[in-house]
Amino acid sequence: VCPSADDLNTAAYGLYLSNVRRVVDDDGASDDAHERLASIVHALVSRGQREDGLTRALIELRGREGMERLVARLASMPERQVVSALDDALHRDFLLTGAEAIALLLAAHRVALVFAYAGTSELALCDAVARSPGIELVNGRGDKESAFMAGGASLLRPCTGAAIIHAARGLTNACGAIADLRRSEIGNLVVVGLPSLASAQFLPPHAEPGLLVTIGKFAKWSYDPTALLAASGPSPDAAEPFLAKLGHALRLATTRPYGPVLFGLPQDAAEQPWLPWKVVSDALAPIEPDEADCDAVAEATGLERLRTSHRPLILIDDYLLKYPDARPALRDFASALSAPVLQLRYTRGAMLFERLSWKDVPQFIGWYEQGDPAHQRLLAESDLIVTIEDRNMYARVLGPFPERRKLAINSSEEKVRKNLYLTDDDVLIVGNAVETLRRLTEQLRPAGDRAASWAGEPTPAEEPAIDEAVSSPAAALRAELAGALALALGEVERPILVDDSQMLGGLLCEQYDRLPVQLRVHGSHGGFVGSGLATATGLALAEPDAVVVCTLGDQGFTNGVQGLAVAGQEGAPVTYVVCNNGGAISLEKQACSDDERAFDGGRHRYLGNAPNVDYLALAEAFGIAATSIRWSPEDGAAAIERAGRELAETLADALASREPRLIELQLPPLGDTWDGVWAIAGREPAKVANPQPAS
Ligand SMILES: Cc1ncc(C[n+]2csc(CCOP(=O)(O)OP(=O)(O)O)c2C)c(N)n1
Ligand SMILES: [Mg+2]
Repeated sequence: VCPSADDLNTAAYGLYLSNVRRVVDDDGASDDAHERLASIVHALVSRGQREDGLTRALIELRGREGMERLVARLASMPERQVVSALDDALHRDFLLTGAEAIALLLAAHRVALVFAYAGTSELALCDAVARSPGIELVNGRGDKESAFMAGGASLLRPCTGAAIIHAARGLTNACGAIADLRRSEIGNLVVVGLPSLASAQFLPPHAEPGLLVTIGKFAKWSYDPTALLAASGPSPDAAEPFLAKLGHALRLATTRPYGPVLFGLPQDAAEQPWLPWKVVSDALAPIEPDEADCDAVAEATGLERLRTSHRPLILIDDYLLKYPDARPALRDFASALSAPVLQLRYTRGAMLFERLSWKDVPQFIGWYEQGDPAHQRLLAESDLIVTIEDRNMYARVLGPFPERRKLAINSSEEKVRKNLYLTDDDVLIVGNAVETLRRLTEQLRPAGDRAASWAGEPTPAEEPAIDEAVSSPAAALRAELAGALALALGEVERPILVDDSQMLGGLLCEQYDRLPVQLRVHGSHGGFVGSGLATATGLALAEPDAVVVCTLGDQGFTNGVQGLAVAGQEGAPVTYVVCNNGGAISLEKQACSDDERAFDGGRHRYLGNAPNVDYLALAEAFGIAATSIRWSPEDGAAAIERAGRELAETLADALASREPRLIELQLPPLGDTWDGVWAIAGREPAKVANPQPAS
């Protein structure tokens, strides 16, 4: 009888237990003990005619002792008797297939989850990944879903998730997700299976001319090894340059600004053995991010500007908050400068992004509001504007910058220059923004001789802003809804909200001060309605300590619903909160504000939800328990309060369950519940004056 999997530790050597059982039953059948032993060893370390590169590599990496124990158990012999049989089988050099080498590299670089939606060309890679200890292979149930889930898994730690996607239809289908990952600066590796080298030129159905270069334009970087490998077929000579490119891909994905990288793998290069173990083992060494060296000249000039500024003003974009230690670094920097801090808010799309709190940085004032006279005054009175990790500080979002000296601290030159406010006289320090802040703060501190600061310190808002803009039932609904969410999220240690909810996100954004300070928020910077579901699922699977809530719109839900298959399949602990407001309210609001007769004054069925879709029934069909809560201001204040209590309790229960759950919020259609939430007014002059496309 074959011992159990745990007992034998077969997974550590990339062996499937059923295979090991067969080895005992078939290969162990000989009466001759030595023959039996030799055939067991052979069956364990080879696959058909060739050596099993993955198992051989794992034996090299983990040492032979465990394998000796395993063989001894299977052959029912003492360990010392199996040593020489193993030595005989293992003394030669060996080659790995492309699939085996990539799987080993992913594991060595701490990829923990691989989401795949494979075709024939990727099956060998999927199998090698499935066999690799430390990596979990998950069927992503879709192309863009696999990309988004790999992104979600890499949200906090780049490259924790990877995707395997099929060329060409798989990658073309996933293209939107790739572009969105780049916008949101999520670093992960996407391996794309390609046609075999011999057939690539004939463009079989799973090829497109220039596929990787073309879709690669939406990624941070891409590489197609077809030309390298086609020269001589996949051969040992090509192993080093091939793995160097793969190392480069992983390095780029983990270098700020992060982004997805695409790496092609022709089917024959995946399946055939051609990479010498020595070359592969060298490529397993740790990879360091490739951050720009600090520019000493820019930094010295920047420091001088800071020292001589009387009234510096700090403007951050939420990308800064993606650094795990952004808050203390910014607090010390703002304090050394006695500078007020405002946060830019991109208002023309999915609208909930992570925001700083005055509890983290006492000089924090709030979201920058173009129409707020106090903020205008701050800008006008400042003598130096310091922007940090700017991505969206262009005129339509921010309003025109006053003519002040500027210092930009940014991980990307390109991302700040495109916003057109830096002149030749301004300073740009490119590099890791948090490290730059730290170095500047260190040097500011001892100087003590900084120019005098703001007269009459600007005071940050310490209380949640009162909702003055709307009627009292609508204000009560907003407060109860945000309050219930805040209550449930405030009770857990690592709450993370993935927002894909347009109007609901906008509503929460207005109520941000109620949310617990430990809350981390991820909103799609690419504005991909429908990305949230898969992203949250990947995140929850990769970060078991986090408590993940995903807010999504009803139409966002419909666009991402495929992701629920994986949520249910994997039991991903995510609470999906669907805002059912009857339609695409953000679009209705936009259309009717431009022309009140549009879509028959909002009555046309085009923008409404599909009347046949039942969100609860859908969730349940995917194996996810679901509840609905009705919010109707016409039923009076007591009803709204009741809905708030019900939401807080349902959420607490869902978060504690560590299972996927769905909560549908039945919310009012367009009306004062949503007044002021989707930015349509107030920016129109800028829209005319500076007609840049919204990002
Ligand atoms: C992938 C993608 N397709 C289309 C759009 C355009 N779009 C913007 S808002 C929206 C509708 C959102 O409706 P819903 O999810 O119900 O949110 P609500 O506006 O009602 O809050 C669409 C389709 C988009 N942003 N992303
Ligand atoms: Mg909606």
